[in-house]
Amino acid sequence: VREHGIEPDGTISDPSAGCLSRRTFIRGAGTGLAALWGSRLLGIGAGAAAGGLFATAPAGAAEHVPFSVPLPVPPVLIDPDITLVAREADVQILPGAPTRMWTLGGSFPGPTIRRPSGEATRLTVRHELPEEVGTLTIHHHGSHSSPDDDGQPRPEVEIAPGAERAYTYEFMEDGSPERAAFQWYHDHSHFRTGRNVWRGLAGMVILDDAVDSGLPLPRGDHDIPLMIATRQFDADNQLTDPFTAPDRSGRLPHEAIGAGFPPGDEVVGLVPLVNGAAQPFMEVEPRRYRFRILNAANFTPYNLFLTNDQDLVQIATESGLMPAPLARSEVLLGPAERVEVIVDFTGRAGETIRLESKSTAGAYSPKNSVLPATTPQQLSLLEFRVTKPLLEPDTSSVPDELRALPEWVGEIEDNRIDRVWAFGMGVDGGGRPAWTINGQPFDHSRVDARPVLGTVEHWALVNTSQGGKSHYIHIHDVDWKVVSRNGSLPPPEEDCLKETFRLDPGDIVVVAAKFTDHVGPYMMHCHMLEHEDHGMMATFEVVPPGSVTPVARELSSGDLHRPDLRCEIPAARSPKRRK
Ligand SMILES: [Cu+2]
Repeated sequence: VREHGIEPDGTISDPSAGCLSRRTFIRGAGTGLAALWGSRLLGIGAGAAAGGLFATAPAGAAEHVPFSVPLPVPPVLIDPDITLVAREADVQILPGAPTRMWTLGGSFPGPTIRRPSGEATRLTVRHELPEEVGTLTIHHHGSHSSPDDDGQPRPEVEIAPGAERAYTYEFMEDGSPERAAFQWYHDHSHFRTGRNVWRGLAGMVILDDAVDSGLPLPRGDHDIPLMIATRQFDADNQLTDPFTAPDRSGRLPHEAIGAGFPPGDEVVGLVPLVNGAAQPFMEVEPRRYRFRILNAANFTPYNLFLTNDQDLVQIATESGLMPAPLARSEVLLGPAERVEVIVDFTGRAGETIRLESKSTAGAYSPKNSVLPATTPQQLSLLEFRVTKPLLEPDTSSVPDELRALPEWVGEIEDNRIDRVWAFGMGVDGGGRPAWTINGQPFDHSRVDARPVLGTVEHWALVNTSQGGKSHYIHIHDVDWKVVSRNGSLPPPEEDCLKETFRLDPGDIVVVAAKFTDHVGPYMMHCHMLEHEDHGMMATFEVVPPGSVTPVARELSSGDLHRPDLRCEIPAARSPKRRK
């Protein structure tokens, strides 16, 4: 699988060949542009081979000793009325000089917000970052919020420098408290999400409810959130700025900030951080722990496993508890995806066990990291040391049944597809390459679909970006049940509620949701942040029943053979039953 769009001869290939005419502007870009991108982009594969920044490790990374700093755990805010100030702060990330970051609350990650579901919570964000940062909008990722409280990239809800905005989260869904889940918050400014999250505007959220708390799962000090976020630093331990590469005519690509043109626009830092620390250690007791793991990297998927071959017992996705626990030897986690896992250290006193990422198709390749890799195929993220005494007997357990799916899942029809969304490449209004959904880059003034409040819809998500580009598609507003993956029933880790979906090249993933509570606009987008910033985002508007709405610009499965999409995608078919 070719990870990058730059060929060994310096020309830039088009992974979406067929969706875009490479001859018109891709071919002939020449080695000069490739070299420029190589020095600007922190890419895997060919980008790394181009040298530049990759040759030099940051000062802190050079002094870095693996597993020498304890795992930081962000402070937890539990009040119903929370204020986070967006401001610059010096954060100790690597040994030596601190890193100047844009933070929410002065730390990276920002404080963890932990609230009971069903209880209204107000988050006020005050923008005290420098004027040149521009407006902000803070998305509560995973919350079933009203459009105006969702933190969307719409001009009317943005926070100007010096101003503040209060977001209210009711944490209610279809008449009941929202299902408990591990969520997060991050900036969502259009064209600038990648840069703003890279600079530090992100934190975690834990939403509790009676069902989750009623289970005998590990809690308290044995319930730990882990944010994996990849970054790159210069020789002074400062974050690199791969977001301002000009195009070959010297202009900044697109309207504002980007790492380059699609398809070679991804930003892949070489230093993976866990809760803001590079390769930290954590002392644990010989008992069960619950780890809530978020991939907050701009672009990089991780393929997680434990070095003692112990399974990670998954109990939850982005959308909270699964129907039943699932023992997994590896967990592939893409940008914005979350898993919650139980790790049992019982009987392992004195052992050292590491959480690592191993290479797999589409996942992080540790050979490019500036951190020492365990093997050429594996990179340690976090070391567990079972050195703490057991403070009290471990009464936790993992029940065979965790949480039933919601009732509306019974309305899902295996053979039904209401809308088709094709994730591919095209051009923007200026004729420049852009990531597209159904052939069009994002335009906040355009509504691409109008589902009706109270109905269940079935959406087919199709990756038409041929040539090795995966996407991780996040849909705002509600939780989705995966109906099928490439015509088969979803694998067990997807046979549940989710809100971010891996789409490998050619994949057709059918998902279904019920639209409840809120009418108005919501976004759907790739959560590889450079893809989102460079067009791969659409707006759907939930409308009240009986609304007379204009005909939305939607595709049917027949449209997948349209000349302007030029992609050979088989028509979706009803899933085959697994044995
Ligand atoms: Cu993408």
